Amino acid sequence: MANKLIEDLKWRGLLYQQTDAEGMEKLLNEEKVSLYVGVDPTADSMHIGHIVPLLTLRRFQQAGHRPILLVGGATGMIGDPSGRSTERNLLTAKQIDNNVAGIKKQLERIFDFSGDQNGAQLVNNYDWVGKLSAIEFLRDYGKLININYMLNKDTISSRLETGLSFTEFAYTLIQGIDFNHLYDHYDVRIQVGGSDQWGNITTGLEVIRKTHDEEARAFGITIPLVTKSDGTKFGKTAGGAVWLDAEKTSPYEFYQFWLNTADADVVKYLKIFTFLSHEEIETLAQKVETEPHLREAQKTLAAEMTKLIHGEAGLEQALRITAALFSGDLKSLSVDEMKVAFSGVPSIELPKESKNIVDLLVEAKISSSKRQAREDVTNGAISVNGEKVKDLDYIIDTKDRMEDAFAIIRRGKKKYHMVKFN
Ligand code: 383
Repeated sequence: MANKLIEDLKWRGLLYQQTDAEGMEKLLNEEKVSLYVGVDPTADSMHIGHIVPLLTLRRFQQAGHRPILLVGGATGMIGDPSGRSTERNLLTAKQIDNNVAGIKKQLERIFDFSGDQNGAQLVNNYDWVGKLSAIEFLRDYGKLININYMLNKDTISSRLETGLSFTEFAYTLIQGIDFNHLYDHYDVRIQVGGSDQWGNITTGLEVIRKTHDEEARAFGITIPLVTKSDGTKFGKTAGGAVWLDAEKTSPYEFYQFWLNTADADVVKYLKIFTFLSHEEIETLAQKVETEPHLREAQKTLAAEMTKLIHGEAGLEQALRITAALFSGDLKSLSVDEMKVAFSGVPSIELPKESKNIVDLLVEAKISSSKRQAREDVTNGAISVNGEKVKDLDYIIDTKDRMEDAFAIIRRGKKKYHMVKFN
């Protein structure tokens, strides 16, 4: 019997590697299981690179299975060498505590923790790994794994030339101990991760096999790396990573990130990231073909993702800023929204004093000369905080300084500038 969940994961392109596809499908047909994903607290927020395995776990949850979310309070102290070409710097215990708290908060927003059979559960591997003594680690677990087995892992062999400390070398075994622990204490049968986690997931299966006598009762799956059709790296913008934390990446920027998806990628992303049905996605796919200029698929993707991570209120704010920037009607925005909306535009600092509009345009390098500035003003090309200014004698002063600190000047249809006064 084919499994509906597995069919859906395949349709969405979410399955990359699997340790025993048949065995796992059989298991899922027979029972509801617990499965886990781990996130290391390397920062106080996750970024969009983290969400594909998490959303995949949610798909399992919707099918009745129980997601266990592991925050790596212990592994974060060691540093995973997977997918990295250089050794990490160690974080302090304090940094890790702070990061654990930030990540937990985000996981709590993405998952349903409510009660009954398959409510999500959060665990921190510091709770068991932190108790392990060096002697136990080496006697109870180190003996299970042959050095040759470890050296054959890509994540380790690829670092032998450039350098790999014993600390990072041993990381995979700690993650293996986790899988074994969750297998024993939480009845976890499957570990999910990105393709960079294959080596660590299989170490866990090895530990489980060696400490239990029956074979392959646990499984591992990895999810392919999300790619972009133009060959550039997914999840990066000019400003760096796309974070889930609204303080680091505003809901507006987050929305814009998804809205800017290329036609060639948008259907693939709708499948990977959203919970829209096959029919809904197919309808949008059609629209990419027949009316790409309307960008309905992109708008839907952006709305779904922003709602998922920032809630209805975050989406509303993003839409309000997007519309205000499009129409030029800035008066509909709050001062905070203005700051968010214009965080990326060219800005210049000027002393906090009253100034004639023409002089300001020249000093702030918004118009190229005094003559040009006069022309701009009389032509109606200039607006200050969304209000057109056509008077050559207009004085920019306190009334124009939002929070007594900044003003938004627009020249022409779309060229925005921020003038910061100090
Ligand atoms: C730690 C202990 C476990 C199981 C997993 C871990 C974390 C794991 C890791 N994962 C990445 C991270 O935390 O480092 N060793 O940044 C990323 N993941 C997920 C996914 C991904 C991986 O959190 O591919 C992207 O997000 O697996 O890079 O017992």
